[in-house]
Amino acid sequence: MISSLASEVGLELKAVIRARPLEKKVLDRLDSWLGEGRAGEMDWLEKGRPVMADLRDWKPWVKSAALFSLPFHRPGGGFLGGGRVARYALGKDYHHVMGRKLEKLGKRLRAEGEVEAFRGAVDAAPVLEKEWALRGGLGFRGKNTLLLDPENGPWTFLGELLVDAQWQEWIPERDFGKGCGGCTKCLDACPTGALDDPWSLEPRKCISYWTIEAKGPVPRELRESFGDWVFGCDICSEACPFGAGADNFEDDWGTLPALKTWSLEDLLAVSPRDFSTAFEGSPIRRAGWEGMARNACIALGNLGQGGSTLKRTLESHPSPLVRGHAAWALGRLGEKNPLERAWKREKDPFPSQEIEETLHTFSTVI
Ligand code: B12
Repeated sequence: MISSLASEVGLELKAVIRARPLEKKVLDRLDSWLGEGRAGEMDWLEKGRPVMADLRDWKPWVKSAALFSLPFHRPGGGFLGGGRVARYALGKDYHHVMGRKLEKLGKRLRAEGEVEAFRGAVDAAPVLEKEWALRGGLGFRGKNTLLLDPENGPWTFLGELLVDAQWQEWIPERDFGKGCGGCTKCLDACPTGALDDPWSLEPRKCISYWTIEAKGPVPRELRESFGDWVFGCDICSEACPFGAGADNFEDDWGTLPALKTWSLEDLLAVSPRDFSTAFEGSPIRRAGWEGMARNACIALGNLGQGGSTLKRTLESHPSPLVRGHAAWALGRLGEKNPLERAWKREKDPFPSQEIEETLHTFSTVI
């Protein structure tokens, strides 16, 4: 019944499990991760922690969970002329797509009298989704910390339908061979050292964290290693041999029109309102207008492009955060004069400090 209703809404049921509390060893790892401050600005992880251990502390009626995943592998892409965007964000927002499917499924199950209460969860819920997916046998834990599926590798989104019915568990047998075995390709590929240890990510060094979640200045020592990633990062996924044979799901997710027509320089020139309109229904909106402009400066600096746009940005962008990153980028382009001019004019502490530090790199080179 669940399986056929799920396929009617475009989902393939992967497993059904009981909503048991998480194991102590998992929670201990989570707590030490949080204790080390790895959540950075993601304070919602800390806030959700009290109910993650046992979802009944969040939704007391939860008895079972139906588990789903959606594949999203596709060719890489991004802004015109450079500025890579993680593949998951090139098209429609999976939170909406999967969230709507789960909502529809819950309603259908309720209409059939199978459940009374339900809650769809995709990413933004206090559910440690990879742990739930592991329990349901959807894949195995990769060294890059992602759930690896034998067909799609790391290229799947996870989602759950939590219900108040006591369903029989259904966990299909799947063979994951030796899992990652001796492979360390993802660890070796990470350019920032965020994956120095297997099965353990340091978000405060992760390009994905800085370009999506963090609102403040990107540490200077990390910027160069970002290359031209402007939203998210796929390096540890691209390196994973399990994803190499994944099919192309581009047609399912489409491509955001702005990514077909905009360059990084357009992104720097756009108003907050036009940004909001252009990225409506896209995960990219999460980084915000200011965050994306900051990221665009770093990428342009690394690409060695956009000198005149960066100069204009340094002179007149309303955000001190963005002006500061434009200063850094102009330094990468070897543009000393605009920095000296801006140094005399700039009043805000952050860009002033960035200009000063960047000018200092010129004097040390000379
Ligand atoms: C916070 C978050 C982030 C953060 C931190 C990522 C992280 N690894 O923690 C940032 C912003 C960096 C991020 C980036 C990405 N994310 Co994210 N993210 C999440 C979120 C919301 C929570 C993840 C989490 O639980 N972090 C907490 C830490 C502690 O988890 P952990 O590192 O896995 O640690 C556990 C392990 O250490 C485990 N463990 C490890 N080894 C061992 C060994 C033993 C013996 C035991 C018992 C336990 C154990 O115990 C810990 C506790 O669970 C989930 C959605 C969700 N609600 O779950 C999506 C999610 C994990 N992200 C997802 C995606 C797609 C990404 C990106 C690929 C996006 C991109 N292209 O930029 C990158 C990948 C980066 C990476 N390598 O992880 C998908 C992953 C799908 C999949 N197939 O796994 C998820 C599931 C969202 C979704 N619904 O699809 N993400």
